[in-house]
Amino acid sequence: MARAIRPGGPWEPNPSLFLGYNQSYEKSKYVVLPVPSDSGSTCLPGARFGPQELISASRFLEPYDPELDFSPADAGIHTLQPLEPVQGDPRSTAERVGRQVAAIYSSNRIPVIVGGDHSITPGAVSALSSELGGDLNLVVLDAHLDLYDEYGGSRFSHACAIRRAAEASRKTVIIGVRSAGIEEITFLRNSSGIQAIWSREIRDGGVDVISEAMRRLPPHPTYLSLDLDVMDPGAMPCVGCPEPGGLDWWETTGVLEAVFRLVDVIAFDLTEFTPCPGSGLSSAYTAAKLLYKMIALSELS
Ligand SMILES: [Mn+2]
Repeated sequence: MARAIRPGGPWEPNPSLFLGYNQSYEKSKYVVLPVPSDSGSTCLPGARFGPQELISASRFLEPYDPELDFSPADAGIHTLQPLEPVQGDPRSTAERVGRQVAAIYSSNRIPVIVGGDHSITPGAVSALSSELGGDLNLVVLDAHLDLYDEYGGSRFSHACAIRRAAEASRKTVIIGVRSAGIEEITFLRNSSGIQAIWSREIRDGGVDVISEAMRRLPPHPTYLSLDLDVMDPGAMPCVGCPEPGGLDWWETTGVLEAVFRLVDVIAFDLTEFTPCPGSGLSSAYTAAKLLYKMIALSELS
């Protein structure tokens, strides 16, 4: 692997490392785990190419965040080799993700998982929940509920991701929803542990709606999962299942700011980035910048 040093040294960005360079695992607080898997996707496939494109685009990011006036990279970010998915078997892939995430967490570092479709999330949530004796909350940003018990003949489809993940969490809040099946709504109405906050509520009530929900959560550590389709297709067209009526950049980062400020996020993921032709660098760069913003907000909290 080519040596890449930044800042203060020769700048030879490596497109397979977040920000183009690696800090040592020992000195890093954040560990990026790329998971190039889309065996659980149902609309447009291709999320397997997401991590590579996002990470490659991240080498163009400025390490300094002018909004927050610090360089989050100073906390140390280490990028692992991509996890090898079990092709056609999202359940086994998720379990593989879970083992790696538990190992990163056990070494007192913050796992940052880059998908891949959303079916990788339950593996991470259930592994961390086991580490914590079940005391884990789950906060999700997603256009969809992903609460199907079974979808397309599989219980491990990305449309079932939060149904499975919520089985391993104490409380679950799903933020930015604007598409749901009647079966999912029925399940949601009968679940005391799961709350949905609709995209329309954020449009009308602003970030206060999120702050209120975060304050009501029991004081357990939280896993944060971001499905990139929570953003409006105008701001982020390259996702597997685009859905109109989503959040713009400022709403998305505003929601994330409230979440990181009010709950203790111990691990997070960004899923469903699905590179699409014609978007040039803009979608990959936006996805990379959003992930870096999550690291920044985590570092500030
Ligand atoms: Mn979704």
